[in-house]
Amino acid sequence: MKMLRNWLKGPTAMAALAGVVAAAVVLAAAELVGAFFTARATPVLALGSTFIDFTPPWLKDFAIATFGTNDKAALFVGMGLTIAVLACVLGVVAYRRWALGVLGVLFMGAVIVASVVTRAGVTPLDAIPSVLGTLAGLAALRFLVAPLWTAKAWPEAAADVAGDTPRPGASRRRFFAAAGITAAAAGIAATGGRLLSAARSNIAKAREALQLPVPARAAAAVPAGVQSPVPGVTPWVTPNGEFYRIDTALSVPEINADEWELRVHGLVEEEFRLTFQDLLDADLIESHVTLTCVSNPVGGNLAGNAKWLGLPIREVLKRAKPKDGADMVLSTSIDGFSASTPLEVLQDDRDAILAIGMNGEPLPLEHGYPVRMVVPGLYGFVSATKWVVDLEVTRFADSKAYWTDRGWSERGPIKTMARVDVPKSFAKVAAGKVAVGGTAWAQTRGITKVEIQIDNAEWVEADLSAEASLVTWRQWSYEWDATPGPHYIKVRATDGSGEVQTDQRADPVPDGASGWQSVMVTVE
Ligand SMILES: Nc1nc2c(c(=O)[nH]1)N[C@H]1C(S)=C(S)[C@@H](COP(=O)(O)O)O[C@H]1N2
Ligand SMILES: [Mo]
Repeated sequence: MKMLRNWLKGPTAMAALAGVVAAAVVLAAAELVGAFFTARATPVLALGSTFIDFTPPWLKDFAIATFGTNDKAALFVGMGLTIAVLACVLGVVAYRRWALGVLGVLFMGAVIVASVVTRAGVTPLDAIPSVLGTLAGLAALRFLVAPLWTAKAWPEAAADVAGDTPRPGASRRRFFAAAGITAAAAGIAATGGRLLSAARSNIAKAREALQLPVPARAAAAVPAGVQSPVPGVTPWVTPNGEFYRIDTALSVPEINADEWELRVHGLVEEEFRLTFQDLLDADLIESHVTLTCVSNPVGGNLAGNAKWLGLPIREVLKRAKPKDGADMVLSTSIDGFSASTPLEVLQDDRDAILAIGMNGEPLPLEHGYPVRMVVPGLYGFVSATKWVVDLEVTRFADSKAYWTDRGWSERGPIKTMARVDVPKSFAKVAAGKVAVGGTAWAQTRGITKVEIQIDNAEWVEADLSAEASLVTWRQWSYEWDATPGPHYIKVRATDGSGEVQTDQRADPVPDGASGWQSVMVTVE
């Protein structure tokens, strides 16, 4: 205990702290300078994105299952801790052997630069913030560590050992003052960088000013009664602000719609580029489609239903004229994500679109502004490319998409799934009539039946809400006569092909979770 206390008062602990402060200076200085460069090129975002790209499927799966749409916050916390530990070590090394410390810092700087310049859509010039940040961090480290070398005596430690009265630690106080000032400067630089880059970005304003065109084909009227009568069931149309968000983008790509272009190329007779104005001028269609994430666990909420406005991709393909042998379209986003979508799915009558509107508004920035893909019936990871800038007509045999390279399937039709929204798992309810409700989906096949099983009783049919289309989810409700005690409510759906949802449990990897949801409730 005493030894630990002495160590904490000694120069080694201070050198470790100096390392952490210097690391903060690296990141903060780069953030400030980075306001004038591509946002994705700041060390924090580039390191985080690189980490995501190297995330093995089980870890991605774990992160989404554990943190859901907070997975990015969790990543930043983990990254912060890792950097802090490395910085402690480097601080101590620099104190013991300065030259070795310098080498270590330069090595870390090189790692940061490598992670920055390998991001998609980033130029070598975007390394400048990281280089300057590393140099600033090195200067801060020198500034904090050098006085530790000369303050050899460290009276407190010596005094404790000798059993003397400790003398005031003048050098310690001086160190903490210097470290505090440096850390505060880093905080100001980081905040300033943030504010500056927000001020320099006017994408959000341009989005707000954008007037969406009137669709050539309006969305089919939504029949009355699509909403389950049970209070608390998810809204049939998911408001944009509540729509789940899943992507690998740590900073939302900022694309100027006036500069946006979609390159259409590959195994086609005609290669061309589409501008945003081309989309505005085209015959757009609007329709409700339920998107679902392959990472959605049984009973999970990584699904949302919106009214999308966009250009049918089959029109784009008609103009491009795919060559014989092509069977896939690889869509790529500005930040390097890609999805492999079967060519025929984009050509059939399911209305896969290049979407520019979501629930009557331009796409929100985090949902792909200015243009994303929406493909009914396929999980998002193989179809719903946001910030899309490139369509390559190719073959499954020739190209691999982002997640396919990371252990996920190359194709991803959505599995039939029913979900209980009310009552919640582990809810306590009063005996008597209990309203049970939820939603179910089997995009492109539709839902024809939802059944409920209480404990081990017979399966009974729930009441289906109105069906809007085969590509949207369908809600249901059931009135349960609940008796006191613990009970399990199970749910399963039957889709339009007559197939009953399988009870075979499967993890999300590689092509989507399956199994029946079972909700435990206590009736009092
Ligand atoms: N550019 C880009 N597009 C992307 C992704 C991504 O990581 N990057 N993720 C996909 C996945 S896995 C899903 S489930 C959907 C989610 O779309 P949403 O965030 O609008 O709900 O976007 C898809 N499009
Ligand atoms: Mo997803």
